[in-house]
Amino acid sequence: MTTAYDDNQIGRARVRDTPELEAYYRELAGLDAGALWTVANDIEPWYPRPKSVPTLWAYDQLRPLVQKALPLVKADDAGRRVVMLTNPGRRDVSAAVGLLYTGLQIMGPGEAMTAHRHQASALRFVLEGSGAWTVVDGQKLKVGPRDFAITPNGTWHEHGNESTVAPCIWQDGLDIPLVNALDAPFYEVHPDLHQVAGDVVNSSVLTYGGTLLPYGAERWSKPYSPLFAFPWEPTYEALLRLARSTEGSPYDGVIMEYTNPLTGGSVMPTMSAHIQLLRGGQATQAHRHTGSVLYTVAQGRGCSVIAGRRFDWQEGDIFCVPSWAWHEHANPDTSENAVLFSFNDFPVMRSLAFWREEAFSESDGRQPLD
Ligand code: GTQ
Repeated sequence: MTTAYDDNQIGRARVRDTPELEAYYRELAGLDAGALWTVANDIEPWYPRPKSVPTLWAYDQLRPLVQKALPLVKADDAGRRVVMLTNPGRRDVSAAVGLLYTGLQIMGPGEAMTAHRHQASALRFVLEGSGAWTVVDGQKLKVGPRDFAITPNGTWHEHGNESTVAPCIWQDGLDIPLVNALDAPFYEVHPDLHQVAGDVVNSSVLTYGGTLLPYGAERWSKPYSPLFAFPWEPTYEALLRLARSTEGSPYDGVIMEYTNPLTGGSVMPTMSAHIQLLRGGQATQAHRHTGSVLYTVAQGRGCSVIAGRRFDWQEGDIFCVPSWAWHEHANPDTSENAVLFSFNDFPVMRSLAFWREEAFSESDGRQPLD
């Protein structure tokens, strides 16, 4: 009798090696060819089997090492002074999970970096410091703790910190591994090294950051959001308002997507981001879906069970959920909300028709813990 996912059945490759076959494989290899049935079950698994493993990067451990980089390398020599997060299951590419890159970038007081642009899309979530700024295609954005900002693919960008006293640390999220996997990277240094920024700070927030759209907004024809920054206060306010009107999702709590205000779709073609609130005492049900997710704890503390492993988290911690991994979150502290920022590659999954989602069945019981 065969069971589900058993490779020893008709319809799966089940050829056993013989000396004759092994000789044949060597002949094929000599011509840069191979027999599909020797790899078929590996390259067409029954379901996603990511190499990335669930991982948590604790901010209180990483922060001193990020700070250590400040005097060690000049930002202009490093390009960007970033400690990137790597996944223990995937050392082959600079990815924290799946085909998503993330890192912690530190900028000292008064620092300013040169402008560049690339095919990869980038996003920022600010962890600390009040002086950070970035110029995106000539628009100056100022960002503070928990603000979210985007640098869509192909936009010129340069960053800095105008504080006179404190460094700033923000999290970068990029689709670099995806762009590289598709052999589509491009990179340019700005010919003048710096852009000429307009006088109005946060002009995209002033223009598109409300509930109304400016007349003629439909003329924006770029494949990404014209709103480049999402300040924390209105974001958290929106989350609290939603929490007053709904129970939220059984899997994600009260969750909202940062969107392109013109389309209601994701802010960039390859990456989307969410903010979610777990009420005090809330524990979500487990589900899984295709697509990889990187979470950052914006506020509070709690824990998540991911593919059967428990991760306790607190503010500033970053953790990942690989594709198709069961996951559930809990905020056991009954007196405080917990808020998770996250970004993902769902737009890629959706546009390629790869999106699948599944609820953990009650009859399966709870996810086993390690
Ligand atoms: O800010 O442009 O962490 O290009 C990695 C690559 C940041 C950036 C990173 C980048 C950037």
